[in-house]
Amino acid sequence: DGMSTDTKKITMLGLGAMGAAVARSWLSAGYELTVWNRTASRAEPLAAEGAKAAASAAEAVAASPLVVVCLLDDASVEEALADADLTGKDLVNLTTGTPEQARARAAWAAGRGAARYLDGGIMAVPPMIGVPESGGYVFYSGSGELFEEAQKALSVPAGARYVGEDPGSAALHDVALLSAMTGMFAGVSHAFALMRGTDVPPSGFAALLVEWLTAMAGYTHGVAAQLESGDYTLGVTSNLAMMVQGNATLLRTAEERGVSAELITPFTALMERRLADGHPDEGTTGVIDLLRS
Ligand code: FVH
Repeated sequence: DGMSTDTKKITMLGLGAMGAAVARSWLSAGYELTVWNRTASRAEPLAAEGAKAAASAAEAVAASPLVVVCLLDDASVEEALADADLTGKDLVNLTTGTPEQARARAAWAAGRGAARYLDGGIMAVPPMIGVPESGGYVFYSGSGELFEEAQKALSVPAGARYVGEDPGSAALHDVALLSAMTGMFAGVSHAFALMRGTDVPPSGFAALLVEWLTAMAGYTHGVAAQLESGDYTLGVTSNLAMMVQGNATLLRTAEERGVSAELITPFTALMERRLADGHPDEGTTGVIDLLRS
């Protein structure tokens, strides 16, 4: 990162579970850190470790050119910064929000005189922060210039991945990955429910699940190849006609076991619709088009 300079002075607003972990990683790396939290007592441990605890958000913002916020939600960012002078400040917003919220927050910051804005989507939980081998990282979008300048500092808490000038891009990446995870855990929950009441210990079954899901995850690249070629039959190993038949067995087994199929029926219903539309030789990629229409 030859272009990046090391921003040494940082202000951190929000010392919840995530904000405190991020702040602590900068302190440990020798950054000059000013912190603020609505509930002041949460700043005390960090102050004891060398951070300067500001009496107000406005005072904290005034202390550094780079201001990082990690608060509960988008509304709390507006509330926390209500009395702060953002003129000339670089703002990095690590608060989880939607792409539209991120775009609006970037415009709001510019309207308040902020110099540059980056939005961040954190792909990590607090124990992964400051632990490079954890694989945690943050998507950043917005000012590419600010990202380059602050990259060294931004890479301290977790890996920093820039995904474009659109301030909403980081949030979109974040939410897309979290949404995929939601579907995965829906499937995991259904699988455990099926196995409940058998003599298979959950720990043993978990090992099988992780092995299987890891093997299946690779097929995501096949979906991408089909989307990019426009040929949804490309490289199909399990076709929709076969899978829809198989789904009947999944649903019947759920019924036999007294398990609600409500977590899996939305997906099986879409597969049926795509098959009924005349696509027996595809995999599941056509479902994506059904979702967007
Ligand atoms: N923790 C996690 O696992 C996830 C991982 C992925 C990213 N998320 C997002 O990070 C943001 C902060 O999450 P957090 O874990 O730090 O959350 P809390 O521990 O609940 O702390 C919330 C902080 O927000 C402050 N706050 C709330 N409302 C206001 C407000 N109106 N004005 C000023 N500050 C506010 C709160 O202050 P206090 O309750 O201590 O006074 C905490 O500092 C979040 O977007 C996650 O989605 C974390």
